[in-house]
Amino acid sequence: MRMVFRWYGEGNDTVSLRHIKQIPGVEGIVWSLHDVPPGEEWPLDKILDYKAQADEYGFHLEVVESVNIHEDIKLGLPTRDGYISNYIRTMEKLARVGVKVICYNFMPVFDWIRTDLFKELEDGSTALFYEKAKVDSIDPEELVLAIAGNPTYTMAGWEPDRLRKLIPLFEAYREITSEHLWNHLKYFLVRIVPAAEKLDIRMAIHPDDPPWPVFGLPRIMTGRDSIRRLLQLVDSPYNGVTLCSGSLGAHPANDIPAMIREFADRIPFAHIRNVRTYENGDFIECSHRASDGTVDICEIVRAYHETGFRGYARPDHGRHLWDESCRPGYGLYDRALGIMYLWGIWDSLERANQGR
Ligand code: DNO
Ligand code: MN
Repeated sequence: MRMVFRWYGEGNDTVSLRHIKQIPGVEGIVWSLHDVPPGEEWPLDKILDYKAQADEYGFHLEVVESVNIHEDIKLGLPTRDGYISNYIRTMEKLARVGVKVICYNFMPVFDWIRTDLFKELEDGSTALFYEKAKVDSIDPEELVLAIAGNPTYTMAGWEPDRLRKLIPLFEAYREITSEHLWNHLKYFLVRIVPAAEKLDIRMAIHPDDPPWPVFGLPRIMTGRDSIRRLLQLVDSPYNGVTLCSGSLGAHPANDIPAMIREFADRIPFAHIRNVRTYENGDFIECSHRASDGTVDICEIVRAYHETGFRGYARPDHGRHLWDESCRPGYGLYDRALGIMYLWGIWDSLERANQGR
């Protein structure tokens, strides 16, 4: 297991590389050019600038999260070919600084969705929370009107300006079913994976978060069956998955250790975090400790260990602790604690294997 840590970049993250350096066993930074809009080619000078910063602390840049996919690719529009060419050109530049894994997602319009970014847990820390009834109460038919300014429809992180831009996008998705989305994903991968093979970069799709359709938009990466289907779209080791235990774990039917055992050789990147799910479909992100949530982190690490996992892993989101003010989910403290928990399990398993 090769431990890496997500960093949003100088001036864009409250956590510094100096601090990350002090977390045991972190060897690289998970990064992205967050100011380049999806679909555009990444400028080489910015990539090299990132590399220089990482070099200063001896971190590698082997994992990118994410090179985001332009909506036209997900929608299957004719303009997608230009965006796919840009994507490949970005990959070529990333290969030059040693990138080995690109994490991406194929969720229409939104990335992860939560209803409260600072929900208080019983210990006084706060964490990302999803209230299913709140999301479900938004009628997709009315959504376009809702986002046009009805103040009763608000959600964490929804700024009115950003939302207004989404109106035409929602219109475009009106006819798009999950089967369309699968076809568009295949179209993308058929063109990207040969480039990935040549450049020795493994593509790793992130599951949908939460792993079910929201606001009438299809979501297709939701569990074991969809991962099976994804891997068959293009049967190459360069077409893989970012196995995110927190995203998949929000659905109680998902048996994550079983997925690790089944898909071991197609998981170049692991996101390891815990969530606590409730019967009504709500969930909250909690500490990594297995007994704190519903995702059995011990069993997950055991499955990785057993399958000889040599890929990259990161703790993903954490709670906000000790009055830390940070990007929601991306503070220093809880992610560092999470890493120590993961190493604790891993090192014990290593010793047990050596009969110590
Ligand atoms: C949630 C996070 C995601 C992830 C993107 C990858 O579990 O890991 O926000 O970064 O979906 O594209
Ligand atoms: Mn994740």
